[in-house]
Amino acid sequence: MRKLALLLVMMLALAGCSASPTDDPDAPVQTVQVDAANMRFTPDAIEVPVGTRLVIELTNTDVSQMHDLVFDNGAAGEHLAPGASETIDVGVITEDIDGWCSISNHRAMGMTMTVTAVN
Ligand SMILES: [Cu+2]
Repeated sequence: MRKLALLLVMMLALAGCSASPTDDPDAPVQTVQVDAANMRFTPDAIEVPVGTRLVIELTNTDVSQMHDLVFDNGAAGEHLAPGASETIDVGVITEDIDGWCSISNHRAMGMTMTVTAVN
């Protein structure tokens, strides 16, 4: 009985996997280096082929401002002190998503990013 339950859980997990390609560990990876400074991300627009995992290497090159980078698909980095870097796994891109700095009013001041899914 217990084995059957385990099998069921595994089948559900497999089914869930194919239903949500954003978790595909075998997807090709596109790594992009992004700078955060002066209330903007550089680059602030990234094109990613559908089905490719986007990994962002974010560096805060500002002198005194803290920044971060979050996305509307739920991916998010930590707050970065000036001079610090981090790697953000944005996941496998299947549609356009928006990113922004969530600190204070930085988003309103222009710290936004657009990820465009291209075929
Ligand atoms: Cu910021």
